[in-house]
Amino acid sequence: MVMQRVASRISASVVGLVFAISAVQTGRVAAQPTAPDAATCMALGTGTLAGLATITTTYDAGSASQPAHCIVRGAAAPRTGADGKSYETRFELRLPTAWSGRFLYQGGGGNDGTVAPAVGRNTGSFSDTGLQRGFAVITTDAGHQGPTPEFGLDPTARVDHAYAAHERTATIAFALVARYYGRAPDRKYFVGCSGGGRQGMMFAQRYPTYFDGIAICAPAMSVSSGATIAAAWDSQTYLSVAPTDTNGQRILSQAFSDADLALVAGSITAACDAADGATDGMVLRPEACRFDPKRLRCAGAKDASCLTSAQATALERTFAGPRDSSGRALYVGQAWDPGIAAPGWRQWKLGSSQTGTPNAANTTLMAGALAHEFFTPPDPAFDITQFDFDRDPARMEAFSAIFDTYRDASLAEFRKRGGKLLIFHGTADPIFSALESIDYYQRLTHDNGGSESTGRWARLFLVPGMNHCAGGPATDSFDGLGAIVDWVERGAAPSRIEASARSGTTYFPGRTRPLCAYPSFARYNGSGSLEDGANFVCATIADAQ
Ligand SMILES: [Ca+2]
Repeated sequence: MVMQRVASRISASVVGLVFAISAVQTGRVAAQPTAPDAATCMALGTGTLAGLATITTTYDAGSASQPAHCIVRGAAAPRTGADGKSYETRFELRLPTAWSGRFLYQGGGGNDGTVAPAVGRNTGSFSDTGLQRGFAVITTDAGHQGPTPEFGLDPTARVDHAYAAHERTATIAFALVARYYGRAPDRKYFVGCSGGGRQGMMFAQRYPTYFDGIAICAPAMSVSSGATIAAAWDSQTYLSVAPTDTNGQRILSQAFSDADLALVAGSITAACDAADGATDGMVLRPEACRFDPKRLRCAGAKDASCLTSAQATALERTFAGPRDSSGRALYVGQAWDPGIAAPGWRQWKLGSSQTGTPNAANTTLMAGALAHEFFTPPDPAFDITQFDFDRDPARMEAFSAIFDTYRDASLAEFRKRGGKLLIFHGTADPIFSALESIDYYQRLTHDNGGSESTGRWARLFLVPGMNHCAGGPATDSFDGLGAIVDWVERGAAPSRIEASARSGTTYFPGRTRPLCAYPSFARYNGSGSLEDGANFVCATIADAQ
C-alpha cells in the first residue's frame, strides 16, 4: 500500500554527501531504536542531504509476496549529451523495514536504459528474491533512458554504461542505506546475468572493495568484441543457408526448422547423454561431448531425418566460432547441447520472422549495440550482415578496452580483500558461450596459484541445457544468492548447488540435479530415480575414468 510520496532535491558533491551521512549516522537516524517505518521513509525524502540525486520516496506496507519496505526512486547527474539529448542516472532502491543488514546490487542487461523493480532477482529461474529475504536492493538504468542503443552516440553515455553510472549508483545506494538504517550494511552483494554479469565482473575489477560477494550468470565478458563478432558470424552463416522469399531475400528463421533443430538435439543426446552415467536427456559432462553435425547429412533429398550438407556445414562453422581470413579465432566456439532445440536458442540465432527482415536477437539487439555503441566512432547505419571479419573487429577495440571484462583474469584486489565470486553459465547459452566462462575460469586459476587456491574464493558452475540466463532443457532454478551469502558469511564454499526444473516447465518438470563446481560434473550413482538429484554426485573427470 502506498502511504505517501515526498520529493526532495539534493545539492552536494558525492564526497559532501558521504560526510553528511557520517554526521547523520551519529545523530538522528542512528538514535532510532526501532525499525524504520513509513515516517522514516518519508523523512528520507525531506532531509538536508541532497545534490547527489533527486529522490522520491514511497512506502509499501507489504503484501503476501513482499515485505514492507521504503521505495526510493531517484535520478542523478543530469546533463545534456553531445547528441543534444538529456541524460541522467536513474535508480530504484528498496529498503525493507525488517532489514537483514545486507545490501544487494541487482545487475541489468541488454542495452539497459530502464529501471527494473529493485526486488533483488535471484539466479536462473529461482523465484525467491533478495527483498523477500530482507536485503536492501538497488537497480539502475545505467545512465541513459530507453532500451534502444542510440545513447551510444553520446560518448559520456557509453562511459556511464560501461562503469561510471554503476559506480555512481552504488555510491548513492551505500549512502542512502546508511542514512535510512543509521549504519552501513554488514555485507554487500551483487547478482546479475548477461550484461548484469558483466557489471559484476566490472565491479570486481574496477571497484574491488565494493562487494563482499558477487554471483553472476552468463557474464557478457566480451560482448563488445568477440561475442558480437560471433553474432555477426552466425547471422551471416545461417543466412547463407536460408531459403529466399519472393524478392530473393534470405529468411533467417528458416535456415533450420524446429524439426531440424530437434533432429540435431536428438543426435547430440544420442552421442553425449550417457557419458555422465545417466541416460536422462541431459549432457551433464559437456567436455566429453564429441559431436559432428555432418553425420546428419542427407544421403539423398532433404527430409525430416537429415540435414542438407550446407546446414551441417553451417552448424560446424558456427559452433567452431568466428575466425578471420588468416584463421585467427575471434571468439570461442560453443558447446554441443540438446538445448539447441529450445526456444531460447532460436530467439538469439534465428528468430521467428517469416520475411527478409530478421528478428533474431543477434540481428536486432546485438546489431544495434554494435552499430551505436561498440564501434568507435559509432556507425549507426552499419549492417551486421556486412560485418568484415578482417577489417571490422579493430573498430571495436577502443570501446572493448573499457567495456569488456575478459582481459583481467587476476582479480587480485578483489581476492586480497576477501571477495567471493560465483559464476554460473548455461551450456546451451546461444549468445555468451559457456566455453568463454570455462576459458576465463581456467585463466583465473592459472593466475591464482591453481585450482585449490582459486576455489577458495572463485568458482564456476555450468548449468547443462540452460539457454541464456534461464530456460532450456535444464534444471535452471537455483539459489545463487543463498550460495554466495553462505560462502561470504559462513565460509561455506559451495561444491554442489541444488537445482531444479520448476513444475509446469516444458522440460523435466520437477526434476532436481546438483550443479557442480567446475570441473566436476553431476554423475548418476547408479540407482534410484533419474528425476531425483539426490541420486547424483559431483564427480571429477578422474572419478569417471
Ligand atoms: Ca546424461
